[in-house]
Amino acid sequence: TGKEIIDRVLLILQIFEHHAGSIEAKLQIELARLKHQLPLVKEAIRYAKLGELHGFLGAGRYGYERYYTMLRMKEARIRRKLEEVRKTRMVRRMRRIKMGYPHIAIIGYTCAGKTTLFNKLTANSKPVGPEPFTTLSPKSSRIELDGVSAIVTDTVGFIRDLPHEIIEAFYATLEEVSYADIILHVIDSSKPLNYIYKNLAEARRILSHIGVQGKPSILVLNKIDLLDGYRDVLEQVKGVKEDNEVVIPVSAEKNVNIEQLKKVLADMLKGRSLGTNIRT
Ligand SMILES: Nc1nc2c(ncn2[C@@H]2O[C@H](COP(=O)(O)OP(=O)(O)OP(=O)(O)O)[C@@H](O)[C@H]2O)c(=O)[nH]1
Ligand SMILES: [Mg+2]
Repeated sequence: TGKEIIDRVLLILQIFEHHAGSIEAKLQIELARLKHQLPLVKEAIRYAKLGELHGFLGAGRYGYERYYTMLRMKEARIRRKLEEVRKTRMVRRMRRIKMGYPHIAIIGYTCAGKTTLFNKLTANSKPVGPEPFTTLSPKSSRIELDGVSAIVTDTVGFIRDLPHEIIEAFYATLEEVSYADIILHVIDSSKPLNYIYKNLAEARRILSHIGVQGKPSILVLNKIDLLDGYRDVLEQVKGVKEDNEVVIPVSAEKNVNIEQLKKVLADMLKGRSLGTNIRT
């Protein structure tokens, strides 16, 4: 019912807000909350108008209309601010590209272990937690792998069936994935196979929506410490991987196979740098 959907939107926005790191993320959340409010106020105006026709509730109409106008103005203000923030981020990104560092984006479903892996790769301390949406805004750090420098970005977790008001805010936070050179796709290998397949398919849909296809990717089968053996999952996922993907089983938390992952990354980066002249 409508009521449940409303509650879910506000709930997710609240979780977003709790973890929002960047100005842009905060603005996006505010915008999403406004977008969620506007139709409700419009509905109130409609009812107030009806009330006036029938000779009651009429006094509420102008109050609601003023409120509606105020919300629209606030919306315009947030959109302007967002534009400004995006411009400065664009400048920062251009600087990064000019510095010539390749970009690695860590993506995947919420709670797959993206931030844990990011911490292992960057040796930075970042908030990790068992609750979903620990990360909202993209966070980047420079790393060096076998003498090659790269920028690693930790991204917001994917979630299925996001309410539509929130989708724009969600895609906006994934912007940095679209210009990544290499994608680290973290998968929770302790989940049932059909869940892994479904998430993989959904992740590919999200990626293609933001214009990401065929990029060199590593499917990081994380949390293998929770499995009796990972051979089965590994073979299954290898069976559905695409040509641009390699599969590597790891445990980010227990530090299993992280060195091998780094080595594969370093080789990819070196392979990529050989072909750099082709890139414009
Ligand atoms: N057993 C085990 N647990 C792990 C591993 N990696 C991460 N975790 C746990 O999984 C939970 C989620 O980890 P995060 O790194 O916060 O996951 P995330 O993908 O960044 O999640 P969001 O930021 O919410 O999208 C935490 O409780 C971690 O301690 C692992 O290799 N093995
Ligand atoms: Mg995280």
